[in-house]
Amino acid sequence: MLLCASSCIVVLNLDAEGTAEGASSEGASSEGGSGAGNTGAGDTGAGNTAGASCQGQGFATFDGESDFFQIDTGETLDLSNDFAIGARVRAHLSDVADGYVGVLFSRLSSSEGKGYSLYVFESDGQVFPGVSAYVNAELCSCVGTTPMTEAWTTVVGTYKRSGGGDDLRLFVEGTQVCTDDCGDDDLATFAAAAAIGSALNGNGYFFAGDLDDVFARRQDDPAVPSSCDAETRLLLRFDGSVGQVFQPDCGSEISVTQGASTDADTSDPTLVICP
Ligand SMILES: [Ca+2]
Ligand SMILES: [Ca+2]
Repeated sequence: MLLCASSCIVVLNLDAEGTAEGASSEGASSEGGSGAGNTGAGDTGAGNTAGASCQGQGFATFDGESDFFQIDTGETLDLSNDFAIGARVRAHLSDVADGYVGVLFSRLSSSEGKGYSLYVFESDGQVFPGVSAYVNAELCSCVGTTPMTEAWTTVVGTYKRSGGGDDLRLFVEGTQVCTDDCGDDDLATFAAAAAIGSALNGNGYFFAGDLDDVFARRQDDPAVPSSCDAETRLLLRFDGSVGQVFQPDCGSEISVTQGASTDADTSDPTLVICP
């Protein structure tokens, strides 16, 4: 297929379980969690604690099958006019299935027609980053055209109302790789609890890979926050051991839950703490 240019439409039904509309303009189907197909079993846990993997002291590993965090946000993540959502990402690329979509961060519901999401998706056997947001109930999307590697990569989506046709932007390693015209309007406020590593409520699109420095900011600055300020609503550094429910590094009103419940279970991501 032709790789998507900036005008490519990415159709993501990110709150649906099982019967996804697909990841790319080709409409490839996904079977949600079972479709991701990459267990990452050889690349998790203690095996990841050496060298460059540990620049950030610790990170979270997601198995592509069931792992996610729930983010109980209250109104803290109402990023209505001006935002940046991002993470350092190390995708697991082996055995990526057709139609794979791995959600990095989602507060998006296609049934509600609201919210925003950062993700990676398969196209023609390769994996690309993307960001989507609903504006006036229409999905606005921006995707990268350079495939992800298995190196740590900073992926950030930003939104800011603009009359110039570039409200939504995607940055990879600090470089703008895509813009999209969302019509110069505000995002609707949306009270759903966010998710990291899956669609809302753990409903499929499980990410296979590692995440660090996951953040959300009420400002369209693509830099990873170095400290907490009023605009930084969420930052997760994963640099120490945490319980089933824990506080992020930034975001005092937010609690994070490992997996589908507060019990230890197979939907808990693996926290890798470096020596
Ligand atoms: Ca870290
Ligand atoms: Ca759990």
